[in-house]
Amino acid sequence: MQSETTASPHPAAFRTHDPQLEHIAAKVLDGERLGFNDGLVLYGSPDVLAVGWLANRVRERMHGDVTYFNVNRHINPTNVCVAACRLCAFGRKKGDAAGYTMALEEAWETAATGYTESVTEFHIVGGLHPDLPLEYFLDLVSGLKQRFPKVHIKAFTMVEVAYLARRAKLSIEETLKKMRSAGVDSMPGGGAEIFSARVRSIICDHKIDGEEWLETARIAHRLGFKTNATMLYGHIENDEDRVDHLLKLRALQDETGGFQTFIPLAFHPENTALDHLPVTTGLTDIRQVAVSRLLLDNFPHIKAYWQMLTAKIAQIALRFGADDLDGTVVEEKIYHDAGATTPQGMTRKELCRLITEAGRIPVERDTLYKAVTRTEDSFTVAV
Ligand code: V47
Repeated sequence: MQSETTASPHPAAFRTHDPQLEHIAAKVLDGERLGFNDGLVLYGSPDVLAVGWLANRVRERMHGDVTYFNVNRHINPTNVCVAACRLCAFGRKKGDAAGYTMALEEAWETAATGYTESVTEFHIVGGLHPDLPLEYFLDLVSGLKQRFPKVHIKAFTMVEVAYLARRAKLSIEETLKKMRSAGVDSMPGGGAEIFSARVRSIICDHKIDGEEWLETARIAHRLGFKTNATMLYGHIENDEDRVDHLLKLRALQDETGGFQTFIPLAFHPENTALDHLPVTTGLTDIRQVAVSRLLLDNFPHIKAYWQMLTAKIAQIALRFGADDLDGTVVEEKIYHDAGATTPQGMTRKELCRLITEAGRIPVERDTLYKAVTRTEDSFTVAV
């Protein structure tokens, strides 16, 4: 069966062999919001290309051909973690021979190593260390700000913020204010996993629950922080759990407007307690990007994180709803501990090539999506 929607200003017409998608296509082309059942249809549809066509349409409506990337460096100050999540291959118990914790000097030195082009962002996340106090993390950030005053610091997931607050016996708000004074500029989207209590009790039972994750993000947004959001898929969750997760994020975004980017994260089972599960397939990854774009109508950006998807799938994702590839990264531990075979980092030139060959226009951004202009060894950010 085929359908055509003529109301569209675009020359191309929507075509599908899945009759269930027609009603959804009409809504998408009219700019109408999709509901829970629409989400289930998108996940279940045999016509992945049609789902991707719709997501691409929304993506082009929002961003045209522009595709963002940034020049960033990840820093993971410690892998020692009390949470012992079944989903994770990165965390180590205190006393484990493979555990590490960077001295502050070491973290500051790490920040300066690896990639020669000046980075615009440090992305800092780590384990829930039982002994490191909030002050360690505040000193880490303020030391980085002193040494690299132009670099945006995107640090600490909602899970880390809530944990550090509890240990310091401070409210979330007080903790975030201290982080801001130390130099934290925004927050990454990790730790959201899947909000479903049933799934969380199996994959990450010692983490804050979904409501607490959302409440911590709400407080961060109220204080003026921009943050990202993620969803971990491809383990034991079902389509209802995925739609529920996305719609909870969308509802919070309606309330606060504080989210910038959504990053769907494919589960990597190797070296985790869930290593009997299969890895996700390319079509599952591509569909997840597309459904995210279609349901999260109030999120400005959908990121195809190349480290997690592989550069090849991330490039295809730029035609299925994604408008951002993330960055140069330089050194990645969380996915590589879980079996990722992607390189540790990519150069600016390589990222531009992936984007250009996808028929898109590469734009280097800073963390807040302002365009970056480079000279030989420095950069300026548009105001
Ligand atoms: O919170 C952990 C996930 C996240 C595994 O905000 C795993 O710009 C798959 O959040 N298989 C960290 N995923 C990464 C993250 C992120 C990455 C890039 C950009 C941004 C951003 C955020 O990785 C964790 C967890 O959800 N994770 N272990 C695993 N075995």
